[in-house]
Amino acid sequence: MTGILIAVAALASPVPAGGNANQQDMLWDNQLITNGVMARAVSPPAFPNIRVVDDIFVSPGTVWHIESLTADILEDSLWDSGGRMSVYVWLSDGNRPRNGNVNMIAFSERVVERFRTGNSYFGRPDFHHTARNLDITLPSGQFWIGMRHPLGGGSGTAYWFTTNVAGTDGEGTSTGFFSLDAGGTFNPEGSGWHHAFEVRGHEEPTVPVTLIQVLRGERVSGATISMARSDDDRYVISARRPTAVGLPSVEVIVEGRATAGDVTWTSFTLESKATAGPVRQRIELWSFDTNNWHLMHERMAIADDFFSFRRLRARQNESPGRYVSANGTVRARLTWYDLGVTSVGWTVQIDQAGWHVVAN
Ligand SMILES: [Ca+2]
Ligand SMILES: [Ca+2]
Ligand SMILES: [Ca+2]
Repeated sequence: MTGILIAVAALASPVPAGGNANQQDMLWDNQLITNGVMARAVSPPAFPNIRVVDDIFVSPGTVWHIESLTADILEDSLWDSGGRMSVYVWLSDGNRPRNGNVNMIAFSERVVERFRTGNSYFGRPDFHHTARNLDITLPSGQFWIGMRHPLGGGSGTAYWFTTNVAGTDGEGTSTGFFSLDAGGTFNPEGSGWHHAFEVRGHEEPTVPVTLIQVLRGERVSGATISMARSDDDRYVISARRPTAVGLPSVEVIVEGRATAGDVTWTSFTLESKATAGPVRQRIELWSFDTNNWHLMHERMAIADDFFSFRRLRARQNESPGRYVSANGTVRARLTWYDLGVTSVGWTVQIDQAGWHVVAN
């Protein structure tokens, strides 16, 4: 028993779309108004390990800054929300969420705002649950977003309703997936399981790579346009044995041109893989203040595309402006270090790279 609520008919009148005094732009409309027919359990105490996700697409050439998610939720009568709602985002793997908790690339937990729609289904009250100030940033591509109440108490659970048409954005996309082991393995929910939710925030243009210099390694295929979007068209570099211990096997410098000004934040995204391991991947940004490289992000590369992301904000005293020159130039150094690869002829493959600069 997976805690699925299924009914044969929806008798309720349309739900008023209230409770959303929100100044953000609509980023993804998956239809918040439920049909009242199917809903899946999402929360403790009855279902602590379930995870439910539906897909969203961030357009090429843009970055989303997600501020809020609202979902249509049915509450068991003795269930207690615990006051909190978490929103999580999983990587995609060929039109399905990629199995494994390590593939949850964004997470945010906030106060849950519960707005009663006035409807009830299955003898239970229907709500819109919203979490605000999520502060989740996503580069272009397909992702899987979900929600739960991590501190849910009392007894029973909350259920995330579905909708008939999946809204203006969800229509034609995949149906939802669910996991019973906290994201270890996802299963398709099946026909009609489009969840009732909307995502709000801001969409910003990215700054594409316009110049590539391969300093170590050798370009095999691809061009600057290959790095512009998450489309599996990749810039491929074959590794070369370094001439000295401690030097990278692949070193690439990329540049772009942002809007100059008083920079309030900047971020850099890399979607890449290395075909062999162990290989350590490093991202550095050039500081035009101090004229040297600053380490932004470091991780072990894997054989599947993975997003590496770092952002810097003025309001957190991270000096984002020092990484943008007076004329708007931005520069990053990407390096891959062989930590004992036994196979020969391994490559680094970059599907997407770019900046996101916000300036006043
Ligand atoms: Ca969908
Ligand atoms: Ca990809
Ligand atoms: Ca690409």
